[in-house]
Amino acid sequence: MEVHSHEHRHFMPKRPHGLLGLGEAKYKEMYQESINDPAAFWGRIGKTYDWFKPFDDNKVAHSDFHTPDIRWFEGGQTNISYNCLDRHVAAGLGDRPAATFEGDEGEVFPFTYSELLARVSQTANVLRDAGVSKGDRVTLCMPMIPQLMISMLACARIGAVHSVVFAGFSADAVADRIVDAGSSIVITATEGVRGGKTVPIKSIVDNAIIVAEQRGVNVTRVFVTSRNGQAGVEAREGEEGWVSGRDVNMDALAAAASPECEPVAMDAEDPLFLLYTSGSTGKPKGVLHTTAGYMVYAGETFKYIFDHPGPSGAAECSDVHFCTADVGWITGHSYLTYGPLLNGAHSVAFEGVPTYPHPGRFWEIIQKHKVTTFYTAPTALRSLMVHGDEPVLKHDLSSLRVLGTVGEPINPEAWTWYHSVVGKKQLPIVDTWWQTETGGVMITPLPGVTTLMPGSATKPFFGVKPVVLHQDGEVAEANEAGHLTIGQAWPGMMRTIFGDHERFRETYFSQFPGHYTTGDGGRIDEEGNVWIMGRMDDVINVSGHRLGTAEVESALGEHHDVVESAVVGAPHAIKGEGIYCFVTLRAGATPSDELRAALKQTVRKSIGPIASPDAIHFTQELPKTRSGKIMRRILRKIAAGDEEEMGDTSTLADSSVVGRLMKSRQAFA
Ligand code: 6R9
Repeated sequence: MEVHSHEHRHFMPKRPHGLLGLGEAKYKEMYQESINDPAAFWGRIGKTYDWFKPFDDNKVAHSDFHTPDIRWFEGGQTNISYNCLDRHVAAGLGDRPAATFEGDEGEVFPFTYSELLARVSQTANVLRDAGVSKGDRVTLCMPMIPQLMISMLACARIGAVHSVVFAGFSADAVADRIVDAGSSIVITATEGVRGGKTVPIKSIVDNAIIVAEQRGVNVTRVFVTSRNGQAGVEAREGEEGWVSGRDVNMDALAAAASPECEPVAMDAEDPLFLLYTSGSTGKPKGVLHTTAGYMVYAGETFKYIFDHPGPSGAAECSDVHFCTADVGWITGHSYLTYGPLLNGAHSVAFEGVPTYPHPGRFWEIIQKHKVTTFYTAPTALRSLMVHGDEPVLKHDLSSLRVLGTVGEPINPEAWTWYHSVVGKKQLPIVDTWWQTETGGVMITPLPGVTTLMPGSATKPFFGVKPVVLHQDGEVAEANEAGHLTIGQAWPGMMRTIFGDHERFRETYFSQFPGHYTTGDGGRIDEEGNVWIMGRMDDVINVSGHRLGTAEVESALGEHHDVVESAVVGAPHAIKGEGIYCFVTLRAGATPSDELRAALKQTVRKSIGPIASPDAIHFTQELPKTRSGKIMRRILRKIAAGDEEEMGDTSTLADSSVVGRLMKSRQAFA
């Protein structure tokens, strides 16, 4: 595979917007300023957004990685929904397309900026009339339908903090998030439809609410929308599961509400949203993002990385952005919703799955909506590659200008396929590295500017200072692998873990004082390209979704036959990493395929189908040190079938267990 660093690649997107006609020298100059004088750099950019009250020029950036205490654009008041909608309507972009939702069966639901503003305002009025106010946490558990984006923006409009929970989670997982957020308001939909299959979202939410109540958090109001307003089952009083007094029909209320709603003036550091993500230990953490810094960072990263001219050039811009992510993940927040809308761009969202009704569905959508910038995950590409080139070649992809990936490292095979078959060897691929915590993209090529290095996310975005550190805190030399950290604050970074600032400090700022620890390994080459080398902690990346191995272990432990388990990630052809579980059973329990199926079911029930184990390896012994610590490094080697480089096993209490486990290794199904 020709993916080495001597092979320089430089592709200009078709019809560049001039923004990026900047060239590498200009990028370097801007980058230097953004690092040397972040306040000047971001202060200037911040002023291109609309404010109800301008921020204080002396308080653009406050960064303290020790407390930690991070603040941006202090003194300013703004509202992100105003910047996404009203601002563009006022500038004459009201009739421009804002968002187009494509349903599972190909139904199309288009919204112009004026229409979206009216719908958001109606929904915001319904929430406000129900007593939802600034600072309240509202849980959104919905399929990929317009009302999801509308509800997020409606929350932002009235200052409520949205917490979007992926609709594929189990009732228990939804309950965890409702409880942690102390959220008494939920917005949901009757059902979701993906790949021709109906997901009973309302009933998952109903069960989640029962569990939440047992844990002391009462949900007092559930706004129920039908799947698409027009299509799907309608939310009705008297239906199974309908709780009178608690459940209300959002569609009816919104239709009757005024399409005008005054946005709340939010302080720059007022919370905007919570998004739960997995860490290496404990329950998922509520990553908190605040108003102004997130807004500016999401907006600017979108503009530069997808080569959009921004609001002032939006009227003449024919770009159509298709991000395949679900809004339940950070990518759907920043690059399906906020980033594109902040720029006056046209965002396409898709309800279904890439292989339904045929494996050319993404390409069909690109052809149908004349998509110009396409953003997806390596796992999706791998799952489509197995169907060959034909489904791609059958469609007209000539509208495409920029291709992007996110979520996990892109392997050379997938990169090459994406570049040659989808991009006809002509388009730049932006391999974007970032995290839920970072709010927006951190390391990425800029199309037309950066020389592409397949396998490398290449260069830091403006304001981002990547630093690779050795375990002892020493800065690594060029090409030396170590912990990827970020050396200074950027506007889009998370501000805390909801309700647990100490966990925030401990997780991200304690290992290397003065640095934000990403949890990823990486190296930086002589030319400053960053090469991401995967997680250094017990987080695994399954089809681009983050999972803590501890979460899966705790789910397995819920089964009465399980005494102990150890979960590791192992290479998986499509998912990137698969979930490999070593399970020790109680005396008297017998290993069987039925028990394997039951354990898988336990995990699905506890977390959701995305956490379903790929292999369950029953064993009465695990490789432990004399002090009783399970050596995960060794389990990872066993799971991968990697007998060669077992490394040092001398600290094991009994090293013969390694050979026995290797013999009984389970292959992924
Ligand atoms: C946006 C998102 C974050 C973790 C991150 C890293 C992995 C994301 C990547 C990548 C290599 C890329 N990751 N993008 N690894 N190359 N381009 O995915 O957020 O769900 O929080 O996951 O995903 O390990 O630490 P999130």
